[in-house]
Amino acid sequence: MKPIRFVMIGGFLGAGKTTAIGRLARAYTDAGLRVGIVTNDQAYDLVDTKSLRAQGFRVGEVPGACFCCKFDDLVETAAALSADERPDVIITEPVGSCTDLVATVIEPLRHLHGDLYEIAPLAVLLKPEHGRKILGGATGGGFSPKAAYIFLKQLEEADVVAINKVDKLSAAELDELLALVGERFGDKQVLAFSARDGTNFDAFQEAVGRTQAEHRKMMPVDYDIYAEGEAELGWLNCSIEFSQPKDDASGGGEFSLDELLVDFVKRLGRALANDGAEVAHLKILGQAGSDPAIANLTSSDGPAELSLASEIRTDTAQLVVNARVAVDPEILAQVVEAEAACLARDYNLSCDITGLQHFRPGRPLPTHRVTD
Ligand SMILES: Nc1nc2c(ncn2[C@@H]2O[C@H](COP(=O)(O)OP(=O)(O)O)[C@@H](O)[C@H]2O)c(=O)[nH]1
Ligand SMILES: [Mg+2]
Repeated sequence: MKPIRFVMIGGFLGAGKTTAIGRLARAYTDAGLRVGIVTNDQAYDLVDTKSLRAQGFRVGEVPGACFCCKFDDLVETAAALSADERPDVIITEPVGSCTDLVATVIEPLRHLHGDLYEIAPLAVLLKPEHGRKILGGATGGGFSPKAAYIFLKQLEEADVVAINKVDKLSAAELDELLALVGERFGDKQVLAFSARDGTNFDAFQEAVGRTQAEHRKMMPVDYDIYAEGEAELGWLNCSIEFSQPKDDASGGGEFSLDELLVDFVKRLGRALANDGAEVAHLKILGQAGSDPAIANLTSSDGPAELSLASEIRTDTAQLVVNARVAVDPEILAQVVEAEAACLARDYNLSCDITGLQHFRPGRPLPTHRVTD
């Protein structure tokens, strides 16, 4: 039987992996291929899974830890996607703070299940918001050197470095990034594209459409720095319901779901910036029965963006908040709770937070790790 193509799209938190995967899955589906997707996170209740399912894709989820620590779950989830209808392609999105994926996921998959899967080159999306600072060696603001270590290791193990979000880069900014990438990773295929508007997407699709060469030397990784870098990130997932106050006849009435989400993301971004906390990725999905809306913030100095509009007016909405911020998770939880309460008060709504998980990711303990 023809092997299933296994495509993994890596890159830092907020680099545009889910956006690129949605576009790639659409391109494959339009070409008549059957596609399955596997998402992954350290926590439960994932915006990415809901977002990709809302686009009509079949999505399996590996929550609770990264693929490398949950290798068997990844294999089982991929197999479950094949249970009813065998996909031609499985696209996987690893956690954006994860690295060493070649040694802990791709090579073990090739060794143990090479008869089932044909492995695509590992494409890693370069996030321009943090890439210029980290590759340029800037100090101050942004992330600590240990978190920057993870960012650079992700690029080091890539077969293809794909600079994303070119639609928002000037020609000079793109040239600067290309030069910085060329200095460090001159031996790699480098391309620049936009997962959002499709600029040069053909080149990206062509690059991940090849077959990965049998793997080369494994990349050295200092697991102490990696673990400490990951643990600097506060992780928070929760659900929030905003609704009309039960005991108050003069409730807030209908509100625009899109505006509420953007307002919430802006307020969270401002509060975290006041605490000097760098946002890696803050995403909030809102739903009022049918189509969702999603708002994002991908750096402390970036704008809040509505990546998916619902154009819905409603008097009740369910939100899922996924926040990854370089701050103590206790502070992150306090900020989310306080800003949700303020938002509810300003819109004259009540708010109810459930399923709050907040933590620092634990040390990665890969199921397998191939060495030279
Ligand atoms: N301007 C622009 N924004 C993008 C692009 N790709 C993704 N984004 C935005 O970046 C944010 C994070 O994207 P997402 O796909 O969730 O990133 P992930 O964390 O790597 O999966 C969202 O607001 C996206 O709309 C792009 O090509 N251009
Ligand atoms: Mg994602």
